[in-house]
Amino acid sequence: MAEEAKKLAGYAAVDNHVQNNQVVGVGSGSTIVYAVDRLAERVRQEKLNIVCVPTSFQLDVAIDGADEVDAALTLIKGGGGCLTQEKIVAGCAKHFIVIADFRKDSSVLGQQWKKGVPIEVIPMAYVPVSRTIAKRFGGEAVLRMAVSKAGPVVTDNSNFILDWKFEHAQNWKEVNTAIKMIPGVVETGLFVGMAERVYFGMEDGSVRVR
Ligand code: ABF
Repeated sequence: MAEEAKKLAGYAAVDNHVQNNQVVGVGSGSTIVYAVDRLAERVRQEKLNIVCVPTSFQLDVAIDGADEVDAALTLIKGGGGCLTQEKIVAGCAKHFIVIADFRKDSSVLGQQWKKGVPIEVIPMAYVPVSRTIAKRFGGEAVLRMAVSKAGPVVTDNSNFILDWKFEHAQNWKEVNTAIKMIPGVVETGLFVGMAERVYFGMEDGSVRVR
């Protein structure tokens, strides 16, 4: 059911936002796979001239998944650990479009996604950053461990990830800025004011657009 919903969202975003002669940024996750399928199909069928890149400084459209989306289109991203590069790509795009299945739709962050806000940190700073976040914003910021438990997850940028389990909804714009100011923080998985539109694939076969 969720797979079909992911496909609905991915197809809708590509059909509504990608045109001939565009440079398109492509993110990561399982939902984006469907968007790439649809892109490939349209390139074949319509003979589109599209350049797809994972990173660039000038993108027309970037499409990516999310872990949770609130009513104001604030996102939690980075469940897969790629938040910094995903945010760079989104920030380079004129239009940042998000695709997700119905389970990601939330009025307030934290209702659906229970794993917290991922925060990428310089390895030597993870203890002070974790303490500062807990003291200033409440909750707990926990070092993400590898599935094998052999050690911490190491990101593509050779950093660690703290998952901040916050206690209640906050002013995400202010909190995002404040966390980024803590020495050792590289990036947060809070995407505030970046998404232009979100396509939710729904259980009943429809696509909800926000
Ligand atoms: C990326 O992939 C991440 O920011 C997010 O954590 C994840 C979503 O993956 P999926 O589409 O598999 O739920 O977008």
